[in-house]
Amino acid sequence: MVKRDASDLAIRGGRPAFDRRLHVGEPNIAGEARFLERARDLLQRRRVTNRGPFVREFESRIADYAGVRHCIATCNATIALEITIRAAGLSGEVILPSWTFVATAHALQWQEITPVFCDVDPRTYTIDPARVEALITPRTTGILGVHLWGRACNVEALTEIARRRGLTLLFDAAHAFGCSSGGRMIGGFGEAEVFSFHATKFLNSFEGGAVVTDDERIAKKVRLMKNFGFSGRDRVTYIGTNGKMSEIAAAMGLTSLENIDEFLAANRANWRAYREGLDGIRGLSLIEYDGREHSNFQYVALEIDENRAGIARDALLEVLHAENVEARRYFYPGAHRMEPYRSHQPHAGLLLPVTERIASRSLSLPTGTAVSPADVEQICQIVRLAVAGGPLVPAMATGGCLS
Ligand code: T4K
Repeated sequence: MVKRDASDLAIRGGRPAFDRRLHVGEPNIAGEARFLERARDLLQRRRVTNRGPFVREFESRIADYAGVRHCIATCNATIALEITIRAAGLSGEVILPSWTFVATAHALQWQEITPVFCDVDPRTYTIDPARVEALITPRTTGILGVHLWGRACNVEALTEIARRRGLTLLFDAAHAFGCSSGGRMIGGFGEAEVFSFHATKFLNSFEGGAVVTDDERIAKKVRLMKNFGFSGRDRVTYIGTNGKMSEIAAAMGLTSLENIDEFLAANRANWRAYREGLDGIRGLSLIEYDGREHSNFQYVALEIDENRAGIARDALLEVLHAENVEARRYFYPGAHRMEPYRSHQPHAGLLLPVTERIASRSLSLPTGTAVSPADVEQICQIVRLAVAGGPLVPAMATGGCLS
């Protein structure tokens, strides 16, 4: 097979396919008038933070949506993870996948807990339960599963291992608001789960997160810890931090929640358009979503087998960038290859062959309400031509449209 690189394919002299840059993670925004009305309300009542009415309403709506008893809104998911890990009493070592955003590992390391990286299942890219047990040592106190890209990890198997080995089970559900596992909504699994409502997420509150749990004890601790440990006006019961969500963030979160069906429809339509547009291209495999589960279709992840596609992931990335498609290499190179983990555990990669392979092959493509199925069709044509080594230049030079 002839190897090609981006220099053969990138557009020279012609206009890029898109006049504007298409990003992975452009926020889903809707209900502008309603948001501005809420913004006016909060200014008028001069209640801008510290569990005001919007935050309380947001917590109650999120708890309902996820089918859990407790929801504690936070300023972001990273702080929410840190607080939850502390509230659940984790220490020593905690097992998690390396194939995640580095915040998952940082939330442990920040509290001087050693993240022990586990390889992922090659089919789902989520933590491989079959490999978890070999990593358990006398210092292990918990497992931190990650629901990746709008798909749940293997909750059932992890729950069984945690129960049998007496470990605490938490989930990073940053990508999984609105998703289910075994027909049950993400939120109530393990001791607690954490959502992200960052701007780039399916449902956004600008910055934001939430701890959701059915465990009264954890909920109580998290609530105190995210407010400096205050349990009364002049009474502090735990070491705490400032993890509070602001009223303006909750106003955005509530508005986003009212428009969630629109976000879901856009993501689903885009994913279907990708599936159709990339169908049959050799060496590419697109993330699949299980039709029996709820999903937010939040990430469109692609795996590129260079030997079959004839183009390497990074070369394809360059082609897409040249066409104004800001695809991303989430989560290259894997948390274990980032500092401080890379220095602390220089040989971790030896136990992570699947993660290492995916890290060199995975690409995330733009979706969300800022991207239309027609945009997707055009992105797919770029990919198709790049893989086939087709004549990109003339098409671009005649007005930026591939068809
Ligand atoms: N666990 C997991 C599994 C996570 O993925 C994350 C976060 C967390 C935990 C922690 O959650 P938070 O503490 O953030 O709540 C972005 C996000 O900042 C991060 O929230 C997210 N995961 C991660 C996957 O993506 P970057 O460094 O890639 O962000 P950045 O600034 O490059 O933005 C991504 C793209 O989004 C840009 O190309 C442009 C677009 N964008 C972004 C923002 C903020 C916009 O169009 N508008 C915007 O306002 O991390």
